[in-house]
Amino acid sequence: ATDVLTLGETMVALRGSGPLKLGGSMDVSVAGAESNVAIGLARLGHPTRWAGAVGDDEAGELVLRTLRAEGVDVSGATRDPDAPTGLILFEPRLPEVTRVHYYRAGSAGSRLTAASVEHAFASPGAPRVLHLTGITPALGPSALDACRRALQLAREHGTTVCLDVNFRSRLWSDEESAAVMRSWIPYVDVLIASDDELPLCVPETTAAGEAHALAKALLAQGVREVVVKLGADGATAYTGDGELYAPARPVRAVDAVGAGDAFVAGYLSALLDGDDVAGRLDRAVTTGAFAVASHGDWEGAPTRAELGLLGAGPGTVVR
Ligand code: KDG
Repeated sequence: ATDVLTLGETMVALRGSGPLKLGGSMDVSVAGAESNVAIGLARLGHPTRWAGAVGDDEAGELVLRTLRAEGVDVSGATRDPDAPTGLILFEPRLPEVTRVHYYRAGSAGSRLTAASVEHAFASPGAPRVLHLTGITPALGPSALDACRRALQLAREHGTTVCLDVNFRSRLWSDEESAAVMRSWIPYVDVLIASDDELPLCVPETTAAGEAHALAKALLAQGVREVVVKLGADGATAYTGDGELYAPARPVRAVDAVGAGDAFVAGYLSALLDGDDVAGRLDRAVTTGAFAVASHGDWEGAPTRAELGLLGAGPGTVVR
């Protein structure tokens, strides 16, 4: 049986080494917040399914081939003959600043349908966890519909719903995002957000409060766990039992892109293993640190056997 079903857009990713307008060479890979989570979970040994749409093109083949190679089930993915696979360019502009350029308007991923989600949900059986992000509903009306259908199916099947707010200002406004996030909260069991994204999830009248007040408001609405990502400062989980803070694991940061997704993969992995909140946060900050210490969106995600590598001192050689 599948542990986790996730859906969203995965694009071809081109990564340069300096200002884009100067040209030069780029690395070719794939990127998508939800498939980053799927790969992170698959590396940790969890049966994981990704349901997204790619174009009927070579870029789409790269997406599917990469996910398949990582052990992610793509049997629920679809090929759209009438739209191309999306593209994302990463431009490392300063050591601390990476710019992202999207070429995804009208892409196959943005045209994901509710019907394909129904298919992915049902075969070969309902997943234990559904993971969505706030990126997919920003892509267009069809993708929004697909997410809504997934939430309904999760409710019908008793599937745990995890939502990572992942606000993308290049795709929509705060107001548009808040309208969707607020309407989804009644379906959400595990909410993951950075502290500045929490106001998008609570009713407007409460949106001005501190993180713990906003988290409490969300728990009162039925969310089981509110996990607030604080980047280099770690993370705090709020549950009915109180709040628990975990500092980030110290690493040499080389590329923060994908860290949030890696954090989610670690959190869900420990949740599926039956670990308590402390154990979930511990695995989340560990997998998040692997992502920060590695280039690429998902390439550095650890296997289970590699989880212990992180504490090793400088110059460690594993022989
Ligand atoms: O979290 C990293 C992803 O956000 C990025 O690689 C691509 O999914 C992506 C997006 O839409 O920004």
